[in-house]
Amino acid sequence: MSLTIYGLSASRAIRTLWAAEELGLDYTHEAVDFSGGSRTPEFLKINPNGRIPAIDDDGVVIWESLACNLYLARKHGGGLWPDNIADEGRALQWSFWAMTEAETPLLTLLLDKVVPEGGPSDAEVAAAREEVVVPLQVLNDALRGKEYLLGGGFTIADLNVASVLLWAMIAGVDLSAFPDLAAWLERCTGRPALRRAQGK
Ligand SMILES: N[C@@H](CCC(=O)N[C@@H](CS)C(=O)NCC(=O)O)C(=O)O
Repeated sequence: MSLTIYGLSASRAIRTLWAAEELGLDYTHEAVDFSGGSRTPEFLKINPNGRIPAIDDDGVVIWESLACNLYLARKHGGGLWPDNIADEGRALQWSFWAMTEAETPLLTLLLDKVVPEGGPSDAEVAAAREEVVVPLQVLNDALRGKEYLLGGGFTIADLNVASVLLWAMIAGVDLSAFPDLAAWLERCTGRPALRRAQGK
């Protein structure tokens, strides 16, 4: 049995490294980078999109960070995978939501913070600030009166959404208008498994 996770931790691969650490998996980490490493002929055989992360689990190759996470959580269960079909549906919903509704404006705000020159324009940043309010409000409302998204303990739904929302923290987005979200994000990102993944 062997699992390889491709992608350095300072990339979207942090999402999958976090999932693997939560699940307590044994894995090999190939720290493929995003400035050339993901476009080598060798890596393109793993992910023809030329992007990290990707995983190879005994020959089962999966790419797309949150799909890798859903696969690993579904396979290894533990507390991360929901214990009923309704919550499985909700975990899929929140994962797709994070990618389609929240990720794009958060990426613009992240790049504005971490790319000193040649990052997004002022107009793009202003648009992203406006655009991000709706998903932040939706998430905050969903978390009102709850510790975690599915109502029980921490699951893959929380991990997937929080791993995208991490960018709001790094970008220094003011979350004071979204107190339930902010408290949940602190809870999720305070987990030791994320610390271990960040050290990879
Ligand atoms: N939707 C994909 C996006 C992956 C992605 O864009 N990864 C970046 C690093 S964070 C990358 O590999 N960029 C290299 C490139 O595009 O050449 C996922 O979530 O896995």
